[in-house]
Amino acid sequence: MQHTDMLPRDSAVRLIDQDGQVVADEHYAMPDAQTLLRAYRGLVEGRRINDQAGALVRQGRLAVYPSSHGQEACQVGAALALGDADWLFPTYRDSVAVIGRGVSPADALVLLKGDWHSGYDVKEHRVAPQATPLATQLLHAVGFAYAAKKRGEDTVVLALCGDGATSEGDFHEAMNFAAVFHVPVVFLVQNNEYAISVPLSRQTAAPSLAHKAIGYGMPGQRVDGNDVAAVLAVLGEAVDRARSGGGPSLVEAHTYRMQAHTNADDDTRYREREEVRAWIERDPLTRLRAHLTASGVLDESVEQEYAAGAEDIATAMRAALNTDAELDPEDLFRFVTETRSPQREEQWRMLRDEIARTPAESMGGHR
Ligand SMILES: Cc1ncc(C[n+]2csc(CCOP(=O)(O)OP(=O)(O)O)c2C)c(N)n1
Ligand SMILES: [Mg+2]
Repeated sequence: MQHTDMLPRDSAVRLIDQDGQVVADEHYAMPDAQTLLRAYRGLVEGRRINDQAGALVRQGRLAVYPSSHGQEACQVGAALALGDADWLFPTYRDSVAVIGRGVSPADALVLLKGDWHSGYDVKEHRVAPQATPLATQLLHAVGFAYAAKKRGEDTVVLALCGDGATSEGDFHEAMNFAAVFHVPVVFLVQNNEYAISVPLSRQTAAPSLAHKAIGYGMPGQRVDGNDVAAVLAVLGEAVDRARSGGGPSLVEAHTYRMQAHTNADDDTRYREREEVRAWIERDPLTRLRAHLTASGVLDESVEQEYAAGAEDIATAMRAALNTDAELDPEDLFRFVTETRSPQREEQWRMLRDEIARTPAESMGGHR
């Protein structure tokens, strides 16, 4: 590959504009109508999942929820860009992408409820646990993809991270290793303009995050992260490249976190409401709805069917999370390590004694 081909475009790739109009592109093709409809359904369900999870936090049923409200085009694009045998390495904000890969919402949210380490079977769904320490999953993803390559498998790995995570040393190490060893991995950076309160301008002086790719020797591309058609086209090309032995790519999707970082954050302290309102105008859902309605693919009955499906998911989430888990405090000692030091055994005995001394009614039904 010519080194100039590694540089991203001057502006983000876009196939559908904010009014739903098609933007002609000489390189990236518009996904077919069926794919766009599937993506639209994913956006409708993703929005409902985000907002239901937010409500469950307010009801005390989830400990915390980092919402991807506004970033659903990236979430759905990531889930749909992969083949069945491929792997996704997500972050805490990527619950909708995890669910898009087939994990049930109830299982995906167990971690954020605080019940258990990861509520889904990573091998069954080929989705790594959602990582909270920034950028650590990128190294796991690269190592995993390197192993797949060594075994002669044609697995592609899609690794997600945020704009802030690109400042971590792990990001650099993952990018460098992936490029040097020509690993079948695609990095998708969701640039939502903030790392909690820190804006992108404090994160990098590069022309864009996608420009970092050439420094490692891999192609970079920037895409409008609120245009699911463009996200699918750009990720699709990068996935194909990885699968056919062309090595890694870096995709920067420019989007926006429309809500606070999590329920524990107050975003009015660091950004103007005017800025948030401007991004609400660029909602990924309304854009695709306008496009599909104008092209006659989406009508009222399909719209109602998708809304009803999303409502069923929300109902199932409420049912699952409104049920109290039966937890045994001793599981901490049973499952965290296979063997235990004498000190750990002593701590376990202390816990057991404490439980024995605690009146049954204050154990919340766990004894
Ligand atoms: C190694 C590490 N340092 C700091 C944190 C605390 N932290 C959690 S989220 C976050 C901001 C990350 O921003 P970004 O990568 O842009 O992702 P976003 O939350 O915007 O999706 C920080 C600093 C962490 N989780 N891990
Ligand atoms: Mg961010």
